[in-house]
Amino acid sequence: VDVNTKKATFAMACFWEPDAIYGAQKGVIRTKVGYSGGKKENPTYKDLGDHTETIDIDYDPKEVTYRELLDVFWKNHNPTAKTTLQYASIIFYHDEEQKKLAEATLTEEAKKHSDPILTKILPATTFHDAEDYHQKYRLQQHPSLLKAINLEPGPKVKSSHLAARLNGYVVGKGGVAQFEAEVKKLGLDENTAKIVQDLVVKNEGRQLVC
Ligand code: MHO
Repeated sequence: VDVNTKKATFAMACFWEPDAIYGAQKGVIRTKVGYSGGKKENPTYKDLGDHTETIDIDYDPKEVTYRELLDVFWKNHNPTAKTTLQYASIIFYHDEEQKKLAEATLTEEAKKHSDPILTKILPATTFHDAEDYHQKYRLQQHPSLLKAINLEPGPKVKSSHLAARLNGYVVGKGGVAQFEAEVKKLGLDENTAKIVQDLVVKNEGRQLVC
């Protein structure tokens, strides 16, 4: 998918579920999960130091606005929950416009909660890619599907648009109507399309806890 993308970067607890949620979001081109916000060099899942589990999104600003991506952020985690730094709620902004929108939506969100919002709004810093087995984690639970789209588990999973979309659809994100509208564009063969469609139908509306 060859379009001019912009970046959005969010931390909203365990990164597997947001990877799926954003992957199936309108206008999202690529996603990857990793560690950000801290100073530790070469963080790993077992030893992430002062970093937080973070999702990095490439989106097409003609198809989805940053504001819409922020709505998804607020709707899909509890920003008042006290967590360890690993699962903290953070909006990493890439420019002043993103910063302003983040602040404005935080103010709106605060009205919906009696507890204080703990979300931090920080400038995006180095994003350290997580290990390959964390990328498109939901999709990787379906090795035959990865094979059917000619993707081996490994670094390519990170940059694949198709993998980002399917990682959402296999757990029902995006929903049946959107999948049916998009399936031709995804270029799946008939058999694979049917397998994914059945998963969307089965899982639509389901919320997974990591
Ligand atoms: N309970 C999950 C959390 C994973 S999330 C990527 C696990 O450790 O298996 O932190």
